[in-house]
Amino acid sequence: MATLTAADVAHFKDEGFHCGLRSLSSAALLAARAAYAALETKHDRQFLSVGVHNTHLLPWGWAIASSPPAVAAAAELLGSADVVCLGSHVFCKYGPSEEFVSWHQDATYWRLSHPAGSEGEAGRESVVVSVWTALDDVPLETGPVRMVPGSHKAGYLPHELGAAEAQGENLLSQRQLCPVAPEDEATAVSMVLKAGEVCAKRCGAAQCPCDDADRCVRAYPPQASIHDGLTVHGSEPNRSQLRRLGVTHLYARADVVTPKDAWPNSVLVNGAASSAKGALELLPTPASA
Ligand SMILES: O=C(O)CCC(=O)C(=O)O
Repeated sequence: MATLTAADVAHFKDEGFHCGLRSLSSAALLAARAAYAALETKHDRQFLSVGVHNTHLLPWGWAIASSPPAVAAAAELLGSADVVCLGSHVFCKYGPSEEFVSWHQDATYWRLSHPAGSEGEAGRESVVVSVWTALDDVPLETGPVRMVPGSHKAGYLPHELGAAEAQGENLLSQRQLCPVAPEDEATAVSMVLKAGEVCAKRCGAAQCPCDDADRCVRAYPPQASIHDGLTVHGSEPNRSQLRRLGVTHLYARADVVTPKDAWPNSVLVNGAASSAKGALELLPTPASA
């Protein structure tokens, strides 16, 4: 599968994100959707919206975490062949609802830093990137992730914890908020994504050679967006009738500096583990689907 072009990388360095990475095989998408459907029979929506973590340790989630285009893109943007997946997190917004995600930076909230301590410097590589993979189509009305272009260049920005809600419910557990000026907010770009054109007989028999609505996926790979750990991002409520399901994976250089024991579920996805003192302890590679 194709990964980032030189123009994509230049855009990422300049704006702090890339939208439309073709990240996953259709089979992996179907397996993930089936696994999530099984979770939906056991848990309530409040848990499902933000309580499903570390799916990269499960066979269906490992297929997403280790997907070659996502890993190749992460390695390129991190400037290191040695890449770990620190964690994964499902974000599901059932519409219509007022749930939203406040503006924040991942690297600041998770206290992740570069071994050389050069965050926010012009031209420096990312210390961490997040790949958000669409498991449902994410049209504008479902409240896609929004990025503030160029915000990664400012380095670590102050966050308020437990910010008061203007309205609705903040899906971030600590309600962390990085204040964004209205003129910057007005430039935010929505990560509108497609989840691989699952047939479900919506495309019509003339275009779809397969009659099996449950298993047919047309040849359009699921899409993902990828953002720098310092890019300010968030999302607005899903006021549609649709479900907006996606899973985000946090990838870092193997020599990332983190608070001690903060990432007990880290797994190497490419290259070699760091042998530096205090380096992350890694779990063995999870079983594949
Ligand atoms: O899914 C969302 O709305 C927010 C996702 C997010 O904050 C992230 O992937 O880092």
